Amino acid sequence: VPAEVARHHEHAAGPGQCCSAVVQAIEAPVDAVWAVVRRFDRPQAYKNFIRSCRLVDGDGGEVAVGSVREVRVVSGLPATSSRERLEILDDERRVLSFRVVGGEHRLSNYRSVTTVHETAATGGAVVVESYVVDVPPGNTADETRTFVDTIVRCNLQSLARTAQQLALAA
Ligand code: A8S
Repeated sequence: VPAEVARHHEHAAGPGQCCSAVVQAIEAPVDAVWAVVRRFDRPQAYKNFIRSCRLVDGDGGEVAVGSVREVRVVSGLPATSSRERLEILDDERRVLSFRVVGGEHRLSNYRSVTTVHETAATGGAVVVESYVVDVPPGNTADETRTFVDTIVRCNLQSLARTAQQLALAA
């Protein structure tokens, strides 16, 4: 992994914050994986906890750094909605990052970085997703990491299925 890409995963967790990362191997071409990940306007394409998504006051629906999306979350979670700002969209290095800027949930100041890498040997891909977040009042850092790791792992497993289907259909 190039150093300038790895650096994106070095989060400075301040006091009262925690960070972690999840890695997922995917048996699909890196371009198929990135095609799904890069759609900041369509996270529900693979994130099963997201019921709907709309871009907030985007001029013409054009996605760019600074775009804000409002996602609605499926029921059964300690959350109803989240407002998220696109921080990095690098098609060359395959890096996407967003930051939580509002919503009704317990993950204040959540920021994640997702990078997609080619595995030379098998022609597949590896996805690395790291995050930093405030530890909510009444929870420990361990509890927070367990909760968020579970969501991210589900998302990346679903991403693997989605990208594999996309690659088979192509
Ligand atoms: C992502 C990652 C996460 C999303 C979390 C961790 C969230 O959408 C869900 C439940 C919550 O309690 C917080 O890449 C929040 O989407 C599913 C609403 C932010």
